[in-house]
Amino acid sequence: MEETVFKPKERAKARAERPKLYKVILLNDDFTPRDFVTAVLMAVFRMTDGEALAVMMAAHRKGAAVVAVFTREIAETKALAGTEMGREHGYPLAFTTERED
Ligand code: TYC
Repeated sequence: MEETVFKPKERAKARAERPKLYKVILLNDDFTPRDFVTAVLMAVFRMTDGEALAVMMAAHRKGAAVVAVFTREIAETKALAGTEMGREHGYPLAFTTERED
């Protein structure tokens, strides 16, 4: 009887690569109201009001703050969603993404 023999791939990877991670960064500006920034953080990043307030105030004081870390597509989608929420209301609110080292 025929027997099927499964050979291992010659250059099988030892293990799955871990995906590269990207920070979403909130940038301060002089125009977007604090309450609006906090509301966007809660809506887009599912933060509590306390978490959102802390990140908003960190950006306000230091110029920028890391919001969270995601895989690339999620980071870019959320950064765009937050930036667009600001623009829809006439605010210059901006999120950027940056590769984690
Ligand atoms: N600096 C803004 C103000 O005083 C509030 C603000 C905080 C805007 C954080 C953007 O990322 C930001 N109204």
